[in-house]
Parts: sequence; structure tokens; C-alpha cells
Amino acid sequence: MTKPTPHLVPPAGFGTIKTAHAGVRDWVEETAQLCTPDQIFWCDGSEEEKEQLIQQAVDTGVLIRLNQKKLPGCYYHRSNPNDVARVEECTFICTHTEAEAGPTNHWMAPAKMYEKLLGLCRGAMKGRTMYVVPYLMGPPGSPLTKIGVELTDSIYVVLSMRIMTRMGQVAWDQLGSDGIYTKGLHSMLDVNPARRIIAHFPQDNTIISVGSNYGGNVLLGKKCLALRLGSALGRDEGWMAEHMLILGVESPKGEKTFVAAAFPSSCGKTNFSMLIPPKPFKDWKITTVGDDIAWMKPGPDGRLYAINPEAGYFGVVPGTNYKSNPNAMTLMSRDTIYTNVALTPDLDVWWEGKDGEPPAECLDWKGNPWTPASKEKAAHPNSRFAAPMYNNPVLAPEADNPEGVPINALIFGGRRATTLPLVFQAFNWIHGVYVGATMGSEMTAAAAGTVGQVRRDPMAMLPFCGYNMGDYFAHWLKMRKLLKNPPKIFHVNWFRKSKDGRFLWPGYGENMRVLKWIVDRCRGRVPAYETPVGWMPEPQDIDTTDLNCPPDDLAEALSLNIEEWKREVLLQDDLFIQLYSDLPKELMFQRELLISRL
Ligand code: GTP
Ligand code: SPV
Ligand code: MN
Repeated sequence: MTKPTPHLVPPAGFGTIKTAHAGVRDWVEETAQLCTPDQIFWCDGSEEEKEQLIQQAVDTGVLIRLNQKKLPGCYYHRSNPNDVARVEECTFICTHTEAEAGPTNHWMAPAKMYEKLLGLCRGAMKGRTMYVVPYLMGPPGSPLTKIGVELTDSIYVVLSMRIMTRMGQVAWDQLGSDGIYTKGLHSMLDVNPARRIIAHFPQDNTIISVGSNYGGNVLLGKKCLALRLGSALGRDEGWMAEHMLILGVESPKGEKTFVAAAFPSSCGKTNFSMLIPPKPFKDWKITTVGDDIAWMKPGPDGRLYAINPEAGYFGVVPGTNYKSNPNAMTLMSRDTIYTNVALTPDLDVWWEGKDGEPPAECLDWKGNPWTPASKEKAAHPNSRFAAPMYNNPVLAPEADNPEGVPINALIFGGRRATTLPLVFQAFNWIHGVYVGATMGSEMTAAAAGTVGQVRRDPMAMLPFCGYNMGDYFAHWLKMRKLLKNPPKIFHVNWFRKSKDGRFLWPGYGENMRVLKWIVDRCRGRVPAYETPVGWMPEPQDIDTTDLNCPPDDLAEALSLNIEEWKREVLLQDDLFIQLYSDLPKELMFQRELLISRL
């Protein structure tokens, strides 16, 4: 396309340059000199390119072509068994000072980290192709949209980025010859946990990730750009980057309400964002704007507007079936890359919790023979699908709207077997920020670590906040001043259990009943009673028509146990002590007020 500038006559193997941006070309050349790939491939995101890359991935065994009759356009990938989730231990925020990254992040001085990474990257792509992947985070033309370019030696990353972002020519076009973009460099190296680093350099708008080839570690637009760098940019520019789904609720009368909800990793965002309302709510419609990330900015009317920066969903597979999430089943029935599920002899996929009987035999996520008698799981608990959002049967018509959607409610929620009731509403914005800041959740398989242990995960952002968590809370408090009509704030818990270990609330589509209470609260249509922790519904305020849930269970799910709450406040101290020197005083006061109410 565009001719290179004279000082950049491309050496052999430099590929067909597809941008007029001299900065990008210089950086690609520099990186090629460091990593010494055999060749460079400049992506344009076209259909022909996709076919070519898929064929290559299949020929080299990176992807297995699935049964195209059952799953058109679907492919199968197995990651290295040592590389199946995000690794927070290896994730660094490299700000100038340690204080700027704060006590909840791992930090290393930028110079030291660059030196370490330069050492690891030297010659790292020898014998490989370096792909130049341009992408947009956000709809083309949105004032919130950011441009990224990822250099990677993983064809799996290229094909996944093509699904997860608006990748290709559209990004080259928006970049122009002098646009600002986030630099991302990724090399799998030898996929060795000892050489695994995901480093963020906010001052250079740069991300470098090495030693992994898995999801959140390597699809650099997602957690690295959209959340870690994004949150720091939001602080500087007066907007918010959040680990939130965005959905629209349309009432039978055609009234539209948008909500954004922050649940920690593997705690129900994808499911909630595309729920199908139960029968008595058949005239209500849920549409999905986003399933994982929200970028939100005050609009001229004083409301908070949200876009989904992504164009695809990277969702948890196990537990997904036609009962729990029919829309996700349709979504991932074509054009999808499956990672770490099980593979059946007829090249179909299987996982724990899929509809129907388990296959008599298959290959598990590691490629070993598996039968229903096997002790190990066939699919990894953090196995994932990557599917274009355009396959979602309930995709919101607003999902590509550059202006975003006005948010009426923000919802926080965790995975809590005890203490946290099904739903409550915060008294006001500051109290809502306290509720989000003190959120706890049981850890899941989405990150390496101890599954099931409750930890504080403020706003579901513990692994994703790109700067000091105390300053992040202060930013939340400051946002209130930029909003004439701030969203109402709620907290939900779908995961409360009975003493004998059953979920008290049926969850999934039935969550519509709680969502309706939330919508009606936003519209001032239902009562609530005041409790020490917030405004709560009486059981009769939740529409239980045809609900398959014993009334006693519902009452227990909605109940408040003051003794448990006193313990909860003490547990919150873990985080507050850690953040003490940077904690906004408003949150300390909220804590005191809660204790006095209890
Ligand atoms: P990330 O992609 O990691 O950010 O996760 P997510 O928040 O999108 O979580 P997702 O919707 O994929 O749900 C993760 C797990 O929670 C799945 O195994 C679901 O089956 C389960 N889950 C989701 N919603 C509910 C619910 O309402 N009740 C119960 N009991 N489980 C749920
Ligand atoms: C999460 O862990 O919150 C995810 C999956 O959404 S990953 O992209 O791997 O981070
Ligand atoms: Mn997530």
C-alpha cells in the first residue's frame, strides 16, 4: 500500500507495510531487530487473511478444525498445561514510583523491567513470524475509542484478536499517519512460567508480555489496555475503565434502562449480560452491550455513558448449557475458537455441564484419553470460548454506537456463600463506592491461585487496576462531581448457600426478577426498607410468579445476619489496613457509619 519512507527501505522479510504511520514502522523495525523474526506479517483483518492464517494455524497444529457441519467456522486450541489462566504474580505495573502502583499491584522500576524484558526478547522470535496486529478498543469514531498495535509471534493471538477487537484496516485508518496508539509486544518465548511476565508501562503507553500464550495474559487489548492502562488514563482524563458488563433492559412498554455490573472473574458477567427472562417476564427484553469491560464517561446531559471497548466475548465454557445460558450456546456455535475444552472423536467439543450425556470417550483438555470414569475433569475449569459479539442473538443495537448508552444503575456482586444478601441498594453514591470498595469474593479458576478462598476484590478490579487502589477509590468519589444524574448503586449475590451447601437462589435467567426490582428502584416504582447495610426488598417485592424456589430459601437469601456482618466489617480491614495511607477519608467514615448502624 503506502510506500515506506526512504530511511526505512524494508529489509528482506519486512512484509508488506500497511500503514503510513512512520512511528509504527520505526517501532516495528526496532522490535524486529531485537526479536529477529524470520518475517513480518502486517495484518489488515480481511477475510482472505483470516482464511490464510487459519490454514497456517491448522497446518502447524496450533488449531484443530472442528466438525464444520456441527460447528461452522469453529476451531480448537490446547494451551500449554502450565499456562491456563491469568497469573497475577507475574503481572507488573511499572510506574516511576512504587507508590503510584500502590500496595495491591506488583511493581518494578521501568528501567529495570525494560532491561529484564530486553534480555528475554533478544532473538526470541527466531524461526517465527512477527505479526503486526492493529486494533481498536471501542466502536470506530467514538470519542472513547483507543488504538492499539500488538506485535506478536503467536498466530493464536492474531486470530483471537481478530474476534475480540475491531482488528485490521479499520484501525490503520483511524490511526492515520500520526495517531496515538498503545504499543504492545508479545512473545510466547518457550511458554515457561519462570520466564512469564506481563508488564505495563503507563508513562510510555506500552505493554510487554512474554512467556504465556493464554487469554488475559496475551490478548493485550483486553485486561492490559482496556483495564490496566485504561484505568490510569481514565483517572487522568475524567472517565472510568471498569470490569463491568453492560446490558439493556426493555420493559413491555418499551422503556429502556441500561445497567453496568462488576462481578469478579468467573462470577457471572457473561451470563447476566445475555440472560433470557423467565416466562412471566416474556415481554421484557434483555440486550447485551458488553460482557466484561465498560468504559464510562459523563455525557453533556450529566449522565454516565458507557461503551464496550471489545467486539467479542472471551467466556468461561464449563457450566454453559441450553438451560443456564441458551444465548451463549448459540453465540459459540459458529466462528468460535475453543481453548482447553474436551474434544470428541467426531471433532465436536464437550465440557462439564454441557447438555446431554458425557461422551463415552474423548480427549481431555491436555489431549489425554478421557472417559466418564476418569477422575480428572475433561475440560479445564477455566476453559474459554472466543466468539464475535455479532453472533449474540440478543446483541444490543447500541453495541456499535459511538456515543455509548446512558447508565441508570451500577451493580456490584461477588461469589459469597454467606453474609451477603441477594440484593441491596446503597444509600447514595459515596456509600455505593464503599460497597464496591469492600467487595469480597471467593477466588475462581480464572487466575492461578487458591480457588474458593474469600478475598477482597474492590469493584472486581483487584487484578486490573493500573494504579494505586486508594487513588482509584478517590477517582470514583470525584466522578460524582462530574455527574448531575449519577447511576444508583446496588449489590447482588447469586451465590449464597444454605447450611447444607445448596445455592439458595436459582440464578441465571431468574436473576431477571432481581434486575426488575433494581430497574423499578431506579424508576422510583417499588418500595424498599432501610437496613444497616442499605435499602432492601421484602420477599413480596420480588416477583416470584412461577419461580421454582422454596419461599424459605428466598427469605434466607434475602435475610440479613447482623453477627455475620460484624465479622464481615472486620474482614474488610485487611484491605483498609493495606491501603491505609491512601484511603479516602470518606470510606473510613462510611465504615464507622456502618458499624454504628450494625
Ligand atoms: P470472566 O470472563 O472471568 O470475567 O467471568 P464472568 O464474570 O463473565 O463469569 P461467567 O458469566 O462466565 O460465569 C462464570 C461461572 O459462574 C460459570 O461457571 C457460570 O455457570 C456461573 N454462574 C453464572 N451466573 C450464575 C448464577 O446466577 N448462579 C450460579 N449459581 N452460577 C452462576
Ligand atoms: C477474567 O479473568 O476476568 C477474564 C478472562 O475475563 S481473561 O481475559 O483471561 O482475563
Ligand atoms: Mn473478566
